[in-house]
Amino acid sequence: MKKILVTGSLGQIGVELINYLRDLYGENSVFATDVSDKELAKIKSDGPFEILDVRDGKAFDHIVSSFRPDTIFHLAGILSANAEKLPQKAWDINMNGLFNALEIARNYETSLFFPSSIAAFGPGSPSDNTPQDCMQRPSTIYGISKVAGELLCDYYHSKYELDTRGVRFPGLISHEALPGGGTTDYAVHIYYDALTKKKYTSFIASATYMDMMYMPDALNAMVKLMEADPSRLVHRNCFNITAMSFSPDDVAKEIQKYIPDFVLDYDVDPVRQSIAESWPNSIDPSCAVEEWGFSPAYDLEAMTIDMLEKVALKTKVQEEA
Ligand code: NAD
Ligand code: AKB
Repeated sequence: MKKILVTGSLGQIGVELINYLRDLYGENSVFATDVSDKELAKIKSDGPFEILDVRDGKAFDHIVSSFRPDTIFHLAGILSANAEKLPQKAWDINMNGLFNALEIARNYETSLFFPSSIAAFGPGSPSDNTPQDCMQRPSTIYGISKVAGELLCDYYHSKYELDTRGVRFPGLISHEALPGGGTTDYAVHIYYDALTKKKYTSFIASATYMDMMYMPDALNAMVKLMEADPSRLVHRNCFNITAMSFSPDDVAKEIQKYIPDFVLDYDVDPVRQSIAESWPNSIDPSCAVEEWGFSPAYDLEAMTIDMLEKVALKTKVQEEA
């Protein structure tokens, strides 16, 4: 990769990806875009940024025709819980945005990264160690858009030889930007509330297991996949990746090792709980390991130590400001 364009770059993944890519490839080699600039301060200010609604194919084309990236990271999208509130809008952004990204990638011969999700599995998929290739009948509009996205990326690769690549991300945990309306968001909020209130009320029930990953491993995986030897990629657009599987109860126990008086209670949200129950307990990332060397560094213990340290620093700075 030499010149990279990122859509949806001011979200939970984007703000960290932009800074990570600008450190690796140079500030002016990474073009950030998003539908609004409200989180702009979170990315390195020296590189290019423009407002872009990915549904606006003309504006999208205009930016790509003048910047001429060799790779597009297409992050713009609506996550699972927000998508259930506005299914029509979520479908419009998730599908028409991806369609525009694919058409533009085809016209300008760029590689394209598409982030699918564990949401691409459904109640009929095996729940434990869910295989790379198995039945996918998701019951959420978000999951349906992710399966359709995986297939569309496969189609552009086989029909037009477009270099499409992607992963099925698990819930991502990070401390730079807050998550954007998903089902796994509790696993970020719990660290903030543990530090500021010593108490967290979870909207996900105590014994519900979902796959998760710490953001540094997600950033490393995205770059590793896009830099991988294409001849080794059999699956391309939908690699299962995960670093850990845990329940709210497990995170609380881990946090209590450092904040012994931390209390977790529950006020379960039926919508997000039913989404969580339709997703796997744990997925099998072995194809990503074999085909491009996926190797996460953080487990629950290492992530908790780092999250508590970074969030403590952040909340202290905010208190002092
Ligand atoms: P997020 O909600 O934090 O950020 C998404 C960004 O897209 C936001 O900055 C938003 O302003 C922007 N956006 C929304 N509508 C847009 C539009 N019409 N045009 C341009 N930009 C628009 O999401 P995220 O967590 O950063 O996720 C990015 C991608 O990764 C999404 O496709 C998501 O489905 C996928 N993903 C995320 C996770 C996770 O845990 N964060 C897990 C699996 C997959
Ligand atoms: C969500 O909960 O919607 C996301 C995801 C796992 O896709 N974090």
